[in-house]
Amino acid sequence: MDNGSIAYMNIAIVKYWGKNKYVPNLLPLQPSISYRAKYLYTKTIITKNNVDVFYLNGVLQDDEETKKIFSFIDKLISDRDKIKIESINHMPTAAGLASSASAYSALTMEINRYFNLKLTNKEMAKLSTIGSGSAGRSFYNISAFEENGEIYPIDTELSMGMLAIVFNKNKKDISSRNGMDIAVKTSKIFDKWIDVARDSFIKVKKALKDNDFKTIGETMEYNTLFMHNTTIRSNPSFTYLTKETYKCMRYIKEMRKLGIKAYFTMDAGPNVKLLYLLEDEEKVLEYINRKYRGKIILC
Ligand code: 2P0
Repeated sequence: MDNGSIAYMNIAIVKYWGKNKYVPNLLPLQPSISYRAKYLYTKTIITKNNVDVFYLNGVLQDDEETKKIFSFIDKLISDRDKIKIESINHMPTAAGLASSASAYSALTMEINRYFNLKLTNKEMAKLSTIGSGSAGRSFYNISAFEENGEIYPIDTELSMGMLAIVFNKNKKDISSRNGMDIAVKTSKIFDKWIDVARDSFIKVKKALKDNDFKTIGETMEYNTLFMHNTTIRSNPSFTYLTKETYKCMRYIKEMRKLGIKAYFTMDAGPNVKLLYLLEDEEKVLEYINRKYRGKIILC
């Protein structure tokens, strides 16, 4: 593929879990903050064609997927020529990490390039949230995404790294889109979750500016567990976490007792992501490899 556009996936430090409304851009019910991956990305290229088609990882997509992608494109540009979209996820195949965030951010960048729309990063970030809420956060290293739809970078002097410990490579039973909708509508603790998320957002934003890694890590763990509790307290109750997830969280807490500073977070699945300072990467890898060799993916 020549040309094309690349976007990296992102993992939330403070989670986005609940939609308010589309206008048409998504407005979330609470603010989030993300870390952008350094290695895992989607590359997308658009070329001229006589029919609209969409290839993902070399496979021609069915009508449903094609319609989904092109209805997004039609919201960004009207009156266009027919195109072929080729998208490749540069992540270990089926590692459960492929993300709508990198997909929609790469596509937005490529639409901007191909149709010469001359959009700024800020405008592209906002437009990408029409496709997926988390996509807008892939435009900056560390992003804030607020309830009013604003997306902007947060500066920090911290050099951080992330790895994933992958237990389950399968597609999840309940998509994050459905999961958060069930939680919004039925969770007994959803109001409390919004308060917690807003509080986490303020704490992590300040801690990033103050280069206070301990506060970032501790707040991220509290925030992720609260998000997952909204699913347990939904009706019907459900969870993305498994026994392996809980064992892994305990193992990480043991690691911290040895003085290695790394903190966990989980998204809509059982896999654990670990945030650490790059200066500790070797020590983190050595410890995690002892138990999880073959399951680790550097993000
Ligand atoms: C996040 N997740 O902040 C949260 C935490 C999953 C768990 O953003 O419906 O795929 O496309 O807006 O962006 C996943 O949600 O959902 C997500 P849509 P998206 O990363």
